[in-house]
Amino acid sequence: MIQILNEDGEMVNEDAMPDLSDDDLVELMRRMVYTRVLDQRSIALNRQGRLGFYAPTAGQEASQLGSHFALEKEDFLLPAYRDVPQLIWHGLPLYQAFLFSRGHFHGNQMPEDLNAVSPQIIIGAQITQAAGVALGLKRRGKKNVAITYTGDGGASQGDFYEGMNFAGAYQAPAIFVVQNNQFAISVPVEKQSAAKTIAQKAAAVGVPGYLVDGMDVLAVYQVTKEARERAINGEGPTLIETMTYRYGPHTMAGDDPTRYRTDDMDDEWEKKDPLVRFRKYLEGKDLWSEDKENEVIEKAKEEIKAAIKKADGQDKQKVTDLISIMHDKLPYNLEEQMEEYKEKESK
Ligand SMILES: Cc1ncc(C[n+]2csc(CCOP(=O)(O)OP(=O)(O)O)c2C)c(N)n1
Ligand SMILES: [Mg+2]
Repeated sequence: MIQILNEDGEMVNEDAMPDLSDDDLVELMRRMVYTRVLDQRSIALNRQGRLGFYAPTAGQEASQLGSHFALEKEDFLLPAYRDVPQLIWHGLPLYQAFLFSRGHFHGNQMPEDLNAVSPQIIIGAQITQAAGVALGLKRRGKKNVAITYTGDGGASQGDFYEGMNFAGAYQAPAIFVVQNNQFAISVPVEKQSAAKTIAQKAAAVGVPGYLVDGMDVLAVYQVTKEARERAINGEGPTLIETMTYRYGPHTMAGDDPTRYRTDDMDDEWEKKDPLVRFRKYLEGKDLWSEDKENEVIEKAKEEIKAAIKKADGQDKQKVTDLISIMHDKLPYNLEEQMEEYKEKESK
């Protein structure tokens, strides 16, 4: 398993240290702190009934943001439902992420300049889509990659093998990130496969596979950066398995993690926390402080507050919206329904 910073924030692999400036290192920490606050606020907003679907992210920040930091703006992102942070850092306005949570169609309308699709709920479907997008990028001669995220559960799906196999066969510039947070809802990874690691599954399709410490933001960044280099140099896709953990429940819909995880397991993983370890490392280099962190936390809270207000201010979605956003030209039956609903909505 590739690691650069150990649990105590000590450098254990100087040779693999990424070429990042001090500003980059600080930006990585800022994003992780911001995302932790966003997670806490999203959980609270969900409990207040102000958000709908929400899949907690705490614990997975290094895995999500370290990999995303290795990308360029033009790279194409295909996230799963837990990967809202990557979408936001790729350019989705926060208020739209909140609308996505509420099931409002505008949450799924990616801005013109954002190369991304909205979070996939069907486990594994984004993997075959990523292979196709990557092949498209290659055919168009773009020096960009398609990156997709799934969980350990996604790696047990047929789509996972099909997508990777296709991308391998066409040497498409794809990066498949499997965030192994040890569980698919309540099913532990050991019960999902007899394979020792998920990374090794890449060998079957002739693609390089890397097992990375997903709580180590530098290691995740570096492995993704190298995968991106290979991809744009025509050397094909990469599978990256990040070993991580979600501290919260699967989603806010009501599962109880104490039914399938022990306190000991939670404690063991919390000791590996990505923020704690990176903070120690940065403090040792005089790049981070408590004041700096508090500043980031306050700013995040303010921005989240403004974004939820903006989401609240959007028009409620109407049936006519759902019809009109789906079609450029309406078929006759929907034309009729459109008229019917326009009439109803005008009252
Ligand atoms: C095709 C399909 N089967 C089943 C489900 C129900 N389901 C939702 S989340 C989930 C577990 C996924 O676990 P994993 O891929 O490890 O991702 P994680 O939630 O841990 O990030 C399942 C089975 C689904 N959404 N889609
Ligand atoms: Mg999982």
